[in-house]
Amino acid sequence: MSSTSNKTYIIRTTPGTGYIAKTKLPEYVLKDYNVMKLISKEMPPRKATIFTNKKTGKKVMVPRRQIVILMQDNTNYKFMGSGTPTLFKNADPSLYFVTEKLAEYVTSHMHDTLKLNLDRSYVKEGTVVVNLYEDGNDSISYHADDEKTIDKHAPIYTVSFGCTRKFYVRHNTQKTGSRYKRWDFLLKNRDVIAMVDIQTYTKHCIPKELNKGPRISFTFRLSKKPLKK
Ligand SMILES: O=C(O)CCC(=O)C(=O)O
Repeated sequence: MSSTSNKTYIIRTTPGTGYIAKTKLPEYVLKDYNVMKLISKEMPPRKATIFTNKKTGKKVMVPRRQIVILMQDNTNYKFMGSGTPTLFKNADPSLYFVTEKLAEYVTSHMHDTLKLNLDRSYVKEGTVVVNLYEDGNDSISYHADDEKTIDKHAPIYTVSFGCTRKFYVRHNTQKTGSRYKRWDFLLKNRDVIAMVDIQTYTKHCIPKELNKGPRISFTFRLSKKPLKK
């Protein structure tokens, strides 16, 4: 799989309704901005994001820095019921500006290339999770993006900046031998992936790795609303 062209590749997950597609964010998008530097400065400290583990009741600090950006005025939004810091649309730091530019790109390019029959509402309606992995010790464990507030059949787009990291997608039930079927990807600087309609039967993660520098990802989620007919 080439990582330098802007061609969009589709990797089907079988059997199932969905697929994963990959492309590259062209240089002209945010060309005058050092996204890593700009965003790192504005990310909240990791101690700002603490979850309560549902099974044990223990408080856990997430192994990365994280913020949720609301692209709409929806003050009721709850990200996984947690205390993740949230940035509202009316805030105006670089973080919001960069997110809006990326949202415009994924909305127009990916929707068109993948021929997704979606309302073009990412910029106005979507929710974006920004993760900063400071080094290879930072990670995100297997999960599906299936919060109640997002449309489970709509695509989830991720744009990556910085250090290359592994990205695993694992089937929830199908096995090869004794292991769940898994698709392995490398997410490089400016890679854009779309996970289309796979959240109901897969989970994904960014595993810990040795000797890695910082990486930032923007994950775009479409709020629950009907797809365009
Ligand atoms: O950093 C990534 O590429 C994945 C992020 C992710 O899975 C999430 O925010 O739910």
